[in-house]
Amino acid sequence: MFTKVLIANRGEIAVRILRACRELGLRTVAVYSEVDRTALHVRYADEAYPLGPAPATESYLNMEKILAVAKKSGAEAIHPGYGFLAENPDFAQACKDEGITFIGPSPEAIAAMGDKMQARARMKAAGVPVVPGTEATEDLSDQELIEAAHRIGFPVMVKAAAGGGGKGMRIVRTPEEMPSALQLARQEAKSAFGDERVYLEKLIEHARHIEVQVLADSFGQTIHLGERECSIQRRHQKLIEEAPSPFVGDDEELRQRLGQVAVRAARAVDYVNAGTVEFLMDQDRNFYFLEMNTRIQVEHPVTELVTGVDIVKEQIRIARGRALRYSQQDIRMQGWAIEARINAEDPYNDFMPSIGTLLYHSPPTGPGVRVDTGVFTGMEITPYYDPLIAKLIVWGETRAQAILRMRRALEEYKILGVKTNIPFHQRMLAQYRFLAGHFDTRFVEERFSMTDHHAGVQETHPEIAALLATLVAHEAARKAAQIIRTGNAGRTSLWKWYGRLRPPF
Ligand code: MV4
Repeated sequence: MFTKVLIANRGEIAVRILRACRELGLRTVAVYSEVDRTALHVRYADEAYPLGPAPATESYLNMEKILAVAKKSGAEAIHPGYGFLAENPDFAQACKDEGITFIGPSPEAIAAMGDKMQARARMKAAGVPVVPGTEATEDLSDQELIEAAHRIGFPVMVKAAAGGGGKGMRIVRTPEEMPSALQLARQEAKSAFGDERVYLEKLIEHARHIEVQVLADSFGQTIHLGERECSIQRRHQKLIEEAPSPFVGDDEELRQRLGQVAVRAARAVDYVNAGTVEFLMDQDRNFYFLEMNTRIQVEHPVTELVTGVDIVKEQIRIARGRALRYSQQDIRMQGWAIEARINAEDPYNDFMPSIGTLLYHSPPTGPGVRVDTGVFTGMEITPYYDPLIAKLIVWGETRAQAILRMRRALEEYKILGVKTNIPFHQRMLAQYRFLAGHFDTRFVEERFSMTDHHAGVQETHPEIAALLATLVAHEAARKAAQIIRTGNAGRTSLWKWYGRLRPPF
């Protein structure tokens, strides 16, 4: 059994994993690229080793360098976090070959879920509902795909077998568009993944993205920790996540069905460790398997806050060969959690990345507030990695309470030096559609704007918000009315704020 863990990642998730290791009494090894020499994850670890230049291919994506550090430092296990090598079956296999424990699922499970055509076939065979579409696992000719499209019925979606997260995806509404759509999708898939296989699914319109957290130990016990709502996203980047889903609401029967299907999906590939099963849910609450993420996810904290389960600690315990400490009956969702991803990007300028020195970083604290971050005042925000500065996660007894708390926390949050998407979150938390839980995956792109007040985009109108929130959340009218009271929200300019600071800050 291992006692020393290498964290093959950076930023907030590296810090999160380090904290779990510390609580479990494990020794830790950090790795870092040249621009991360002074990063928080380097400071928090017992030991830290350089990997090389900033580009990920020369640092956090370089398997040989990371395995060499593991050997040199005596780390017997590697936690990959998310992104980078987390869902690379070759890396999981390489760890195994070197006698190092990969804190995650088997290379076979990663590979099975990574190939979306294979995943669909395995899910269907296991009785997991999949979106109607092509069934083959081998390459289909354009002619076969065109015939299949007619059988499925337009509109259809062309998806890359090696895809996921929206890459190489195309909507096709008429038969005439098929040949060019297939060609473009294949080209995109080939250059992005080196695999030009594509498949078809019927297009599910006005879908919501709902995912289920699962945990499985190596003794065959698999449980779920309920669902997360992830429909508030832009260009396949999630911006706000919550648990539970307002669309599932108090439909316990639907929640249990989602959970049971997710467990079935995990069992179908002999899944061990933490994973997430993604579903599309249509307007009639039919749900379909979309893909399985075989890693810890960015949004795992919302599930932690409503279930009380430390998912990262469970991952490590499972990898150490321990049995799950919970059975399904032990898991209850209590209250409501919301996460806002705080990114270094300019919401007023098409969410352009914003780089530079973080002159001041003062995150909110207080009751029900959790901030997972890897940054600090004085740190440089570089263009080399993702723009995530921090995850602001709040818990409340009800959705309304969680929203009010999030608004309070966003007001408290002071960041100087780089632009952030905090104004986006403040605006979203004042939209009556968001308050009412009436949104799908197209909401940000089609019905939300940082500038105009065009059709469908409205700041909270007190009576409408109160009415909708009351109807939808079945809250008392008093609580619903509370939610729209804005007070002095975000009115203090950052310039004024900056002027009040005294050096040294
Ligand atoms: C879909 C879909 C509608 N119908 N498949 C986007 C990312 C990839 N994981 C799958 N995606 C979608 N697949 C069918 N048959 C709509 C999406 C989709 C989406 C899914 C989840 C979260 C956000 C999304 C935004 C746009 C489209």
